[in-house]
Formats: sequence, C-alpha cells, structure tokens
Amino acid sequence: MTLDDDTIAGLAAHLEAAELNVRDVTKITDDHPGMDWEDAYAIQDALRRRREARGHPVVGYKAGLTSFAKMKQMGVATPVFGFVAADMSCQDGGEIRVAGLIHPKVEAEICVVTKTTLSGPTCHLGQVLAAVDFVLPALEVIDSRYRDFKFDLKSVVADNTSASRFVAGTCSRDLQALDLRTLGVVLEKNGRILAMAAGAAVLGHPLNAVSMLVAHLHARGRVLPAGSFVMTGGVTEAIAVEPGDHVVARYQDLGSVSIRFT
Ligand code: OOG
Ligand code: MG
Repeated sequence: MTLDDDTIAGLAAHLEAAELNVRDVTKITDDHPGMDWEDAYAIQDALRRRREARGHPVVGYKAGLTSFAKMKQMGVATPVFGFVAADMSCQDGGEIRVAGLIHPKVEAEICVVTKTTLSGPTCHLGQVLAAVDFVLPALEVIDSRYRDFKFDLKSVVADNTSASRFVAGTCSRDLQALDLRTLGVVLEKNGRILAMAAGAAVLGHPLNAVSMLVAHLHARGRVLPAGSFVMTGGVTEAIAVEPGDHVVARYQDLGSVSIRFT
C-alpha cells in the first residue's frame, strides 16, 4: 500500500461521483503514479462499501481482461476482478438508457453459479468443475469512468473493472451437458454479426477465470462462497453502442441474451 486511508476514501468517492453524474474523469494513476495493486483493490473495496451503503448489495463477481481479444483491445495483459451489484442487473430483452451511461460497450460472457465454497491459493480446474452448480449466458455492459476508455490496470481495478450493467440469460444448463471450451458465442448488433468466439477464448477454459478469482480472493483472506454468481469475462472484444442499438448474444446450447439501448 502506498496511499493513506483518506486518499483511498477520496478516490472511491471521486469514481462514484463520476458514475452517478455520468461524467468521465482522468485516470487516477495520472495523479497517483506510485499506487500499487493493493491500493487499487482497496479503492474498489471502498466503492463496494459505498454502493452497499446506498442500498445496492453485491450479487456477484466478475473477471475481466481474461480473453486475448479483450487484452489486445485494451492493451493490457493481466486479468482483473471486480463485483456486480443488484442495481446493475437488467432483464433479458429489456432496455438500457444510454444517457445514464458515459460511453457503454457490450461484451458476451459465460457465467457460472457455484454450489460449494471454493478457497485456497491453487484451486485447480477439477475443483472448480466440481463446484459449479449451473452455467448461464450473459451480456455485460461496461462503462469505464475514464476519458476515452483509456486506462492502465491499476486505474481500471480501482474503477471496479468498468462494471456498469449486466444481463443474465434465462436458459441455465448443467455443466455436464456442456463443453465450455468449444461452446460457441455469436455477438450481433442490429442483426449484424460483429464478433464470435468459443469459450476457450477465455484463458483456454472459462473456468480458469474462476480459479484465478479464488486465488485472488485467497490472497486477501477471502473465499468464494457457495451460491456465487461469477462472470468469467468477455469472450470477444467489447462493442460500442448508442441509442437505438439492439444487441443479441447467441450461445450454443444456452439460448440467447438481448438488450436494447434507448
Ligand atoms: C475492463 C473490464 C473488462 C471483460 O470482460 O474483459 C471486462 C474494460 O475493458 O473496461 O469486463
Ligand atoms: Mg466483462
């Protein structure tokens, strides 16, 4: 840690205000170039406490920058972790008002819900496979609070990994019925295919993102509790949206998830 408690609290308030006022800000490492990973996650934790204090409990975890397409798009090479809260959840087939966001982009993600606790520094794929209750398709709407969506890893971690909205699909499947590596995803905007991928795009297997999340939590004295909803990260690059756009992600064996931007 390089930042004191007041600075961390102040930066969390600053990022929260950017989100609530729908106004972008410069990335925080410009003013705090020496800040480290622990500072970044401490700011994210402070943001989480502020959101919960506003009446919006955390309902899940997200991994980000887990696919090569996303790492290349954002010019970074390490996965990051964040949270999703109740007020970020939108209905499949519903609408999202673009005016309430800064510069939204959409991602297609494979998600899981766990049925047993996962813990420890080296949770392997077999343990994650055993702990998954079911698989869900989703769309994530990311909306970096930073100008032009430009950031470094510590800034984006502090900004809760650009989390903004998410739309979970309604078709859940048992893991046993699926091969998450070869599971295909087609992402469409206004009827045009803009990107496609298979689950293996995410760290070779999307559940590797869960292993990394568990290690990340362990390093902070935490576990992944049973019943956790985990978004494993965009399988393709994120696509920018504007009012009038209709986005659909079609998942092999998991149905589709859609959202309209107004
Ligand atoms: C960071 C969040 C990335 C994902 O699924 O890769 C993310 C960003 O690109 O703004 O959510
Ligand atoms: Mg994402």
